[in-house]
Amino acid sequence: MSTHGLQWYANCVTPASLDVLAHQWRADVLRISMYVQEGGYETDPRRFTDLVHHYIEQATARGLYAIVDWHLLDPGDPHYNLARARTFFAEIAERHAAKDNVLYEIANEPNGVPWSVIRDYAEQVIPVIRARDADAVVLVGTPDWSSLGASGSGGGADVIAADPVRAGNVMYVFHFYAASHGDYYYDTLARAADRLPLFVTEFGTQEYTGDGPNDFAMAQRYLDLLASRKISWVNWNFSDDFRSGAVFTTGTCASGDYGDTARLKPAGVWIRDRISSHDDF
Ligand code: IDC
Repeated sequence: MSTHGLQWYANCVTPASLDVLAHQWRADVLRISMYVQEGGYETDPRRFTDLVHHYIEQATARGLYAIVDWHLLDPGDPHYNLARARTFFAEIAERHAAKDNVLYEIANEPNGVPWSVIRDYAEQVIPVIRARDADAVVLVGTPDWSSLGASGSGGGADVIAADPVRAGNVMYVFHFYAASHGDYYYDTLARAADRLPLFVTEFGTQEYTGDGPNDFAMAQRYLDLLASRKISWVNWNFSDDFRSGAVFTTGTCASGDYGDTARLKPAGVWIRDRISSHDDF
């Protein structure tokens, strides 16, 4: 599961909620979604960096992978936050280099820029990580809100495959929202899976707003495709935000009743079921 933005919903990511996630839901990955703007990292780098350190330790203590998500959205050009990203990832990689469960997601959803600009950014951030953590997986966002170009014209898998990030242990990111992103996105993903190492670090069963009706049938088609291609996925989001994509109903985090399944929204029931029934590797 992915957290919601830590600036808003850190109260939903507690020792108690993580126990439920790891032991009752049997999740194996926590995406730590740290927004850069919208009241996030840029407002208090020290506080947000410390929060991420804390959540990496909390995930690690429960046997979870930790994806450190540099959650940029607007501005969509990752260079806007390049200096901040280098500072942040240097400290994160330095502290957690010895762990083997930490993945670095260096740009959530780049937008408004072509692939060449994202690739250039990646090649400036990855050396900062590699200097400290030689082999951890780095996840690179793709054009048009990590849609592999499907939401625009920034270039898809063909463009990326022809001009890949010049670094090892890199995977490319795809995001989808099942009620908005139908066959065209599905086919984009299916074709890209033949050419690139992919990781779905965010998906929702509802619309791209993270709200609105769920399309569980389409979401299941996606998960079946991902399973058949051995592509990992993370769901948005582990909070009690009012929108339909938050797994908990409003007030759950204040109550602390994370283990009460009556507190789950439909999307929460559905995703908990998918996570807890997965095969152990
Ligand atoms: C949404 C949140 C919402 C917030 C908004 C603005 O659900 O509360 O106001 O971001 O930041 C994404 C983004 C993710 C979005 C999510 C749902 O990575 O930040 O969260 N989404 O809209 N990409 C596609 C959908």
